[in-house]
Amino acid sequence: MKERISKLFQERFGNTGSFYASPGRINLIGEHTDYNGGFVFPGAIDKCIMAEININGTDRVRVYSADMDSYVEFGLEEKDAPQEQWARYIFGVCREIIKRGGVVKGFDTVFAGEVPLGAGLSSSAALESCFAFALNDLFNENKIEKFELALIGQSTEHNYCGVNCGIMDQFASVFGKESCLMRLDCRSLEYAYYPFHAADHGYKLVLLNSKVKHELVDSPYNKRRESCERVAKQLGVETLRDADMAMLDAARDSISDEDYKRARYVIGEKQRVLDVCEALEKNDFATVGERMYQTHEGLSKDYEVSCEELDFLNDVARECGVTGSRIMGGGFGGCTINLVRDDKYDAFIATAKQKFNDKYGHEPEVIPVVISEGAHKL
Ligand code: GAF
Repeated sequence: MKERISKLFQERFGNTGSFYASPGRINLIGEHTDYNGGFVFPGAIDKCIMAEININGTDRVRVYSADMDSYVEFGLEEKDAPQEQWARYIFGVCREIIKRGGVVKGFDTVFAGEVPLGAGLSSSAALESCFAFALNDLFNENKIEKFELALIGQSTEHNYCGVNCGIMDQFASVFGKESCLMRLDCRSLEYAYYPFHAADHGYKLVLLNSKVKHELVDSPYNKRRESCERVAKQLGVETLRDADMAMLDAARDSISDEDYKRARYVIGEKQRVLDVCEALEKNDFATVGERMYQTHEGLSKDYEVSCEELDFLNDVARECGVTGSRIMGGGFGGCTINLVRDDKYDAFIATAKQKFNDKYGHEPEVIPVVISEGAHKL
């Protein structure tokens, strides 16, 4: 990827720049909990967005997306927002840095990525984090704190891309560490690294991409968040982090059936993350897997962010004796994440491919998980 970007950069701009990369993420458990002040448990993966960037001495940003074969130029004032959705991620990052008193001036860039788009692996957070990290290095002497870089990416989603996301994806992309998952408390923003050595205990993590494109922009994602906020307000708490089932049930009559189900899922998921962290400390993978299946059930039936193809993959995982399986990320398509014992792995992959192909006319994409480092300069 680096060579391809380098060649394109040289051809288009006639010089060279510095290279930066930031990864996509997986999330073992803790879905739709981030914007509810709960816990998440993600890790960065070995698939990145990479950019070559050179300061150009003007007040214009000139961007070429190698994957989309698309070129866009924009200025750095609010009125200069580009129309192209992909370019708005970069524009948003520039604006959010400037709004916080940071410096961004004109630059040339070519970028490309290996994070599959719409697969629930946070390609957009990888793009935001790549540029937030790079512009901090190029224009701000790395004075912007790492957490602020993640918040810059999140604000970009809110203010320029129409997704009221939580902080998990940008946090994972910026803070990722090789072979470590990270437990983040999204209320206090305290986090801890958890070395994740499933392989030493005979397990693999693998993603199966249904290739149903998940799209969070203009999606029911924001509606899920609104439901949660409505219930929190009705219960008189700041976020659902501060609610429990007894409180929810006591207020049952004043909450719509739909909102009740959404909140029930979130309250259950809060505890499941803690259970998984505790289980991992004891290398109790059976409990980890059980909680993953419960999360899938909740995301499918109560939170209603699954789809037929992902439920099908989850059923196949159960049939094949996979330890844990669930839809991962925002939902509405994308991948399942599967915790599989080594001795079941080959049969599971072969069966999932065969059965999915028979039913949907194409195989799911198999993506082995490698937990890797976060945003960095090459
Ligand atoms: C998406 C969002 F961007 C995250 O903030 C998070 O809410 C996730 O969906 C669901 O856990 O990836």
